[in-house]
Amino acid sequence: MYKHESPIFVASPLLPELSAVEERLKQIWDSKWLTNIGPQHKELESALRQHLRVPELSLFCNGTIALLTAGKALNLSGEVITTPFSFAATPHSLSWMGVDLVFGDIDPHTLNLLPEAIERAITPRTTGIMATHVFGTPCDVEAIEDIAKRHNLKVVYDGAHAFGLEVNNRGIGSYGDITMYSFHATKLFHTVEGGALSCQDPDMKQHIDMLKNFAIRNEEEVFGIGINGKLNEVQAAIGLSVLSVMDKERTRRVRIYDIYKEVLTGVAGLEMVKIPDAVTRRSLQYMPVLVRKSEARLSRNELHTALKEYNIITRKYFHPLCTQYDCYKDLPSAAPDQIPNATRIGSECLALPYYGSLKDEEAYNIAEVIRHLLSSPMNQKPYDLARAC
Ligand code: T4K
Repeated sequence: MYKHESPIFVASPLLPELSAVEERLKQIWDSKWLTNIGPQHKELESALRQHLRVPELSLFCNGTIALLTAGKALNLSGEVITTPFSFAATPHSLSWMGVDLVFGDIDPHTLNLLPEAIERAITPRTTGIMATHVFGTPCDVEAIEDIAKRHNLKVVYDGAHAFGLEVNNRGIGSYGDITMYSFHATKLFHTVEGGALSCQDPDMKQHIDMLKNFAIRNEEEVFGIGINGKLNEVQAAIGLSVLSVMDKERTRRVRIYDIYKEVLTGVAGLEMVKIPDAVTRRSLQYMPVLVRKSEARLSRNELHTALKEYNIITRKYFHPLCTQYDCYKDLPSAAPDQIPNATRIGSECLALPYYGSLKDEEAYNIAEVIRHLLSSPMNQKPYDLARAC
């Protein structure tokens, strides 16, 4: 074990060869077409629709604007049920739409919104559900579909972590009314900043396409209140270059997952998030572990701090919980006793460094340090000082 010479962050962007990007940039320069659904955009949209195995796809400038547009496209109003265990974009997008948030508890194993909690939270004002496939583990999509049908609710999935995820051999975006993907630089697939919405039919796709372009229907008509959510040609070109190295990246991430699993299995108080049997293709975006307070030698916070000494920079996603933000903490559904699982998981979950350019040796070292920290007496420093900087 040793201290890493420079910080190892939780994520590192997937960078294709610069020459591949340059080639595409040249095409953009030659065409003088920079944005507003040009050729790179069209090529990427079609390539991603196939890659993600979804019926329809619309690209966006980022995932958050995409979520806002999804809510608008489905006319969400009244109350929407959502998860406390997600990134700020999930509840914030609902609040920006002007709907009232109702939080429900999560499953302590998948970390996703519990169908029973959704059912309990439904009132006559409920119009929809916004659930996140946290860390690429799918929500219970079939149970949610059943609830939505019975109560006539719209379902938006925040699939920011779910790029490439397949359940029962179906692209995750083929479930629910609309699924959002984030193409932020820290995600497996990225366009620097970017995102997409998948939906089930061409009419909805056309509606979304118009909403993201100011709700302009044609030269003569603006049909409603739209927004500018367009992805530009330079972002699309980068996305196409990133997509061309995706298979290699996924192979590396499988290997790194296996290294973590090999070393961390059996460490008292440490649990890797289990991949449900229905998953036929993993997303491979995050490496979350749960540090169980009752059994582990260190708490999640102590482990997070101790790892910094080795230059291993983990992240306490998603702490604070969305229900702990000032803007939401006074909602009745945000009270900790209403969401006991989320309250506990918020203090136990830690995202480990996870990206293809992480070397095998580095992944082994990170895992060995964690194993040692959780198994040794508190005051014993396990790293090899000779290699420390
Ligand atoms: N829904 C969910 C569930 C989400 O997780 C997100 C975004 C969204 C919605 C919204 O989608 P977008 O509108 O962003 O498309 C990061 C990302 O900024 C954010 O996109 C992501 N989720 C969230 C989980 O993570 P931070 O504040 O943790 O990022 P930051 O800047 O600390 O980056 C993490 C690490 O990555 C750094 O320690 C170093 C490394 N890094 C980062 C950047 C930006 C690099 O090596 N290069 C870079 O360019 O939010």
